Amino acid sequence: MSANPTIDQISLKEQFIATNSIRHDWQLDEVQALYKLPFNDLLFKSHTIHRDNFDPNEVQISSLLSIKTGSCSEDCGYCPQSARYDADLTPEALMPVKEVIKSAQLAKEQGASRFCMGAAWRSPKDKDVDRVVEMVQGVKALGMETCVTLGMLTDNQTKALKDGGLDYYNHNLDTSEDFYSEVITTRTYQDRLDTLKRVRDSGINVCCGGIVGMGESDIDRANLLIELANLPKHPESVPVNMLVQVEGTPLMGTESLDPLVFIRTIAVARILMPESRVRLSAGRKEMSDEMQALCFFAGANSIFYGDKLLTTDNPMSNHDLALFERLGIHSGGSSYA
Ligand code: SAM
Ligand code: DTB
Ligand code: SF4
Repeated sequence: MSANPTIDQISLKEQFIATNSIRHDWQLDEVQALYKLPFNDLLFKSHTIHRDNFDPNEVQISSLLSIKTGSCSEDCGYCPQSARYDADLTPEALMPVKEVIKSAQLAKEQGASRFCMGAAWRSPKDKDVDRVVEMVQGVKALGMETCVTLGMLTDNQTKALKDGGLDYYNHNLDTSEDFYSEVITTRTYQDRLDTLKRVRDSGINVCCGGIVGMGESDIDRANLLIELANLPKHPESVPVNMLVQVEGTPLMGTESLDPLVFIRTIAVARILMPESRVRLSAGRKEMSDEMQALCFFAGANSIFYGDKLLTTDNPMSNHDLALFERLGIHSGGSSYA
């Protein structure tokens, strides 16, 4: 074989460099064309962009804690924490600050660089936000990055979180605008966009992604990624969740998504948002090690680490550490690009 690149290889490389730019004007036909590329071409493209922007062998790890569990007034069809469904779950009030900090300390000792605190609220009360600010300050004092997800926020609450030193706010669009009302009826897509704008304008980093495997179409998946990429600024962190099917929730029994389509979704997210951390999020427990390895190749470079997500199981920490070892992956890179 000749050592010189062929014309085809040169034009492919040029094409990749040309697409490695930050854009906010993605169109459906372009994104559908990416999804439909031969798998190897898509992964080569996304991995090339990944390598241009990140250390390809480095994955950032965050740990999650549910600081207020269940009894939520919303009707999100995937969620075991909604009060409307009959999932096997014990509701718990907002945790004491000290307990949260103890849990963050443990996550730090196990190697997490960011601690994400989730609450099952439609929107918090101001006094709840005051307590969460104390949690943020305590976790930051341990030298960890902080992320919270509390539902919809007012301007004052957003400001209080920013002033309290919060690093990231997680608020997912979850799916396309068209499919949204099939899954959630108690709030609108615009409600989500409004909170995201407040968070962005306040200077807090944005963590925003979605869930696939909820019975949405190829177009819905493409439109979700377009919504995220066409925001005025790309979210610094983009969680891609595979639906965790929980007994008692309306989405239990949904036909599972082809794992290769999930990997394609990671690859397209990487191409559309070259500098964002793409997080391989919920659903890893149901994924093989080989599937996760392909997700890391396709451009995922962040995970939730620890034996539990919010209420459902995550792979055991020692399994993840062994997988990292087998793949030559190291953890780190806590900050955005
Ligand atoms: N209540 C707040 C909200 O909805 O924004 C914060 C907590 S909520 C549990 C955080 C995110 O978890 C949701 O936006 C959704 O994307 C994800 N999630 C919840 N249940 C899930 C499931 N069964 N499978 C995958 N992701 C899920
Ligand atoms: C995100 O996108 N996924 C995480 C985090 N952000 C808060 C939550 C996943 C929850 C999975 C279901 C559960 O454990 O309750
Ligand atoms: Fe409530 Fe959030 Fe679950 Fe929806 S996803 S039911 S808002 S906790």
